[in-house]
Amino acid sequence: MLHYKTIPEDYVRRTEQCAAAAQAALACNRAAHVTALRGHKLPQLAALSPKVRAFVERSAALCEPEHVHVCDGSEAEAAALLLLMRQQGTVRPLPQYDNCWLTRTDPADVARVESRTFICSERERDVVPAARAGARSALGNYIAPHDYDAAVQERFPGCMKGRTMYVIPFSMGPLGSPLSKIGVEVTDSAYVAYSMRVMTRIGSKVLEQLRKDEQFVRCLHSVGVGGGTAGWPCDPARTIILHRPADNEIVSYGSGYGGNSLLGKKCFALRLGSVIARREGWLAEHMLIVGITDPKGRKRYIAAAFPSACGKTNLAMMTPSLPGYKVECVGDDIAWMRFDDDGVLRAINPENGFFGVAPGTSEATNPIAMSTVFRNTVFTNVAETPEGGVWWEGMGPAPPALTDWRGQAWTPDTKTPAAHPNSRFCSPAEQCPIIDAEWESAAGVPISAILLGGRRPAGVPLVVEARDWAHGVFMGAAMRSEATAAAEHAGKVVMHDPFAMRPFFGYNFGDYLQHWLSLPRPGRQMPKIFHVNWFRKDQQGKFLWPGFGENSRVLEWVLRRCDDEPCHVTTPLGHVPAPGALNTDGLGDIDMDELFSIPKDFWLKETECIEKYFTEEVGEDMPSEMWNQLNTLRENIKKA
Ligand code: GTP
Ligand code: SPV
Ligand code: MN
Repeated sequence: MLHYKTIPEDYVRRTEQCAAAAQAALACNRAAHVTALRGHKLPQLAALSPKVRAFVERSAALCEPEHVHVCDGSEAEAAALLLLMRQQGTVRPLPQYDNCWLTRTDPADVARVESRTFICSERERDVVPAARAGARSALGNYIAPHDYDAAVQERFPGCMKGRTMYVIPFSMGPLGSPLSKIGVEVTDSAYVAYSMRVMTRIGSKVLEQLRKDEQFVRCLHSVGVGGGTAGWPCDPARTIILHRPADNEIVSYGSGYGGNSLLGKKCFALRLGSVIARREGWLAEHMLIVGITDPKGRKRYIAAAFPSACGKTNLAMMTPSLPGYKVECVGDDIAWMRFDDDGVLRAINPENGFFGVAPGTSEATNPIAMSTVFRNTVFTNVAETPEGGVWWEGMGPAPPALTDWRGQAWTPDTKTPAAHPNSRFCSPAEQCPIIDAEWESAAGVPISAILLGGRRPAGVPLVVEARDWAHGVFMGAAMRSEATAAAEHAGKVVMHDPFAMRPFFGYNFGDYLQHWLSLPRPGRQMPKIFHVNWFRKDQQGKFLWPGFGENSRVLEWVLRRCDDEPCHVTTPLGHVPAPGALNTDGLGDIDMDELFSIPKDFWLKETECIEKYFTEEVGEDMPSEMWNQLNTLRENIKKA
């Protein structure tokens, strides 16, 4: 297995060469790029287009960094950032692999912080549905403009003293695609600068594009002052993540972790993205995109929305167990989708890398991820082996001795996990062995079906097809899932998570549903919508369905339904596979009756729960069509 591989012989030589190159690059960057802002302006700043330069200078005046470094995206720059991070104690090399690095964060900065994430607008109702006006909402944390300004003023003045401010011009989506958008992030974190180069397309090419078209999203980030460790400064007590869609602005303070600090991802591509998408008539969604070729050689693409840590990366990289099927990956987290002139829904992955959940990833569950992540990867909060490799729960047998994610000695008898449950790998998408040939297509790939799903231990069948588009939108609105470690939630409580977007809506959820409902038009080919649940459990708490590669069996049925094959029966919830239509050959003992059962009491309670949620969280902003759908569901269940 990979993590027990011996250390490559030439590793030491290569690290030495690399360190020498980095040292040279760093020295040259100090002279050329790393500019004392006070004093005369050096070429890199002068080369910025006027609006970018104004943003950089305003940010520098506020944060008072010692240096400003405009990222050019070069290899030398990457080497310099790594060297700097080694010196600062932010990363350690993992000699067992090729150009892989380990970061241990402050234990108080390990996931997205939903309670400190806000959307600002003049009108609260732009952000929060009617029912929650003036109160705390589970569907949109509102902040008023004066509170937003105060929050910035309380945190940012002078926060980068003695630090370098990195300026990261980045493109979400292939540079130059009509579906792509540009941002500029300024940050005082070398870890963020390095990670952004993996997760987005950064550098001089983007600056060039900005000279042609000055539209960009302004992203201001600081890890903050006053807390954390030497290698991982942060300010957990004062962390805040702010969005002002009207001004195309994101401001984040206090956290260096994932979605809190890599501002192209959830902040831009989803929260601001959803606002822009609605305005321009498209969709910005928390969805993977995957291509599936059937044994006849026909290829279709599907998109799927599952909440954080509920299986998107795994489905996006699936190794199908069904013979003759091939799966190829376009994206594992975010989809930007738009109907083209022929009425086909086309999707791009705006990202350039994977920021994937490590625990549970193994040769058995996700061999494709295993062959993606052991090169050019930054691992965060996984455990380290004595040989300079990594380990996490679910990877395979635990080695006898490890250093855990906190940096402490760990043995299989230790009661706490070796890797943090939200530990992650950050790897370039292009090195995924099944990356789709069209993954950087400017036009996007055509979407035939949309899957929705979550972790539902009880009551929810393996797969259900929506009767039509509006029913599918209702399925999305009614989605619930067990909480995971991707944010600060404690325990495994089943939470509402409509469209897997609850933490990521940039505007009023009622308006979001209305936007989805408004999409069907004459001439448009609407994808079929399905709800899936890989996570149903039996009385003993064991998963009823093997999941992972076996999910290809469900995809096969989905594609047959996309061809309008009559391989379904209708239930109160929607269409499910007709008896025998789901291929279970060779699966052994699977309790199909239990997997597809629709317990009446459970579903009556579920409808009550949905009604309460719609009433208390959305109220009069709920489109009437959603109430009709809920009534239909209730009637169907009562009749059953
Ligand atoms: P984010 O990056 O947080 O958005 O997560 P994600 O939706 O990409 O989730 P991911 O694919 O990383 O899966 C999260 C966890 O769920 C991992 O521990 C997986 O091993 C596990 N998982 C994924 N697919 C399945 C499945 O089909 N069955 C079971 N039982 N577990 C799964
Ligand atoms: C998620 O939480 O859905 C993630 C990880 O994909 S993060 O980038 O931290 O948002
Ligand atoms: Mn995600």
